[in-house]
Amino acid sequence: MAECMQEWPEPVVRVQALAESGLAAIPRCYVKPPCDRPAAHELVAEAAADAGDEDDAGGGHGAPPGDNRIQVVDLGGDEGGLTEAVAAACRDWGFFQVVNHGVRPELMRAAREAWRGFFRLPLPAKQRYSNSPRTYEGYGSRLGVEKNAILDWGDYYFLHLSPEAAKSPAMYWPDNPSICKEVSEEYGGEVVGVCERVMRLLSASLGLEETRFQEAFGGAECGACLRANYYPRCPQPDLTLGLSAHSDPGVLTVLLADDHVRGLQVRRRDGHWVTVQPLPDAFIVNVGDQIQILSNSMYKSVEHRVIVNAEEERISLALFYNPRGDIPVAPAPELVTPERPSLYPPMTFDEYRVYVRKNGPKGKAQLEALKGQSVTENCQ
Ligand SMILES: O=C(O)CCC(=O)C(=O)O
Repeated sequence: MAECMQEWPEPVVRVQALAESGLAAIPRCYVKPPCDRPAAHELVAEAAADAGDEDDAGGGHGAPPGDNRIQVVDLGGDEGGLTEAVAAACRDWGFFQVVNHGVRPELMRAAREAWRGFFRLPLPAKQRYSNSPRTYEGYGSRLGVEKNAILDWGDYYFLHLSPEAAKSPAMYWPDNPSICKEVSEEYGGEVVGVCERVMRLLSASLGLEETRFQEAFGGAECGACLRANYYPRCPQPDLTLGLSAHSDPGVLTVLLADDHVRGLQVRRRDGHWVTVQPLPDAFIVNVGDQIQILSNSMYKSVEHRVIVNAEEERISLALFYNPRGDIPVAPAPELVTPERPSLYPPMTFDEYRVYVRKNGPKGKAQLEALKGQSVTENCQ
């Protein structure tokens, strides 16, 4: 990995520590340019939702009229209908919620609460696990190593779960709460099963063999990483974001959102941001950049971001399902035609991830920059 990735460019400040210091105004390095700030009506609607006023705050509230809710896919449904449901959700939004996914609600809650327990520890107990931009594993407070970057209002914990060979070594796992490792491993294994199921449906929906996508991404060697995101209360939520707009670099992301505080926003096709209302015990699934590449843009990864609020902290668990790092991923030849030529050069996920790790969340800039370029050009 590039030299510039050895250390963070500035001393790391924990957002949680800032929030708990009781400051009334956020430091300048968290203030987003006006075009990136949440619109006032989004924050008003959030407050209504958190106060339980669902009429004011239904999914997609605040956005101008149009399709306001991401689809719900019932994985317990019949296979034929399911393939079409997933295809429609990917065509329309690139984001959907899944219910009847087979992961026990108690396991989901246990995983979320274990990580909430970690973030509630005193600062020194967490600092032992401070991460570096070399691998990102551990406790972090920024994404990207750009000097003087405008930062996000959130802390996180990042780990590799699988395959076994890539799993984060013991030193990166917090020993308090003691359940963190065991519950994350069990949770990760179950959620990977959901990813494999969705992959079969996605493949079939494009007229390919069910196993085609999975094989292209490395079969049983696909990777899974977990990021526990923690967004502390923020005294000026109108000026910042918990996580800047980005698309996910990998194959699929399965998000377990907070059970009572909303914050995830998805960019609708007309450019408006729509706040997602998570269903109880559902996962929120989104297509990542690697699906866009392999499907030759039949399915597109979608920008999303997180808004914060002044009243409550929020936690989410994102499981990133990624290709094996050293396999070149390119549009599937079956999806390339004279009318639809190949849009992307082959690139391994290890190469692709360097950009993301260097630059942090940057909308869809990485994928757009790839179009029509050679790999060598892009990695320089
Ligand atoms: O916290 C959320 O709702 C979304 C998190 C997310 O987008 C991510 O971790 O990439």
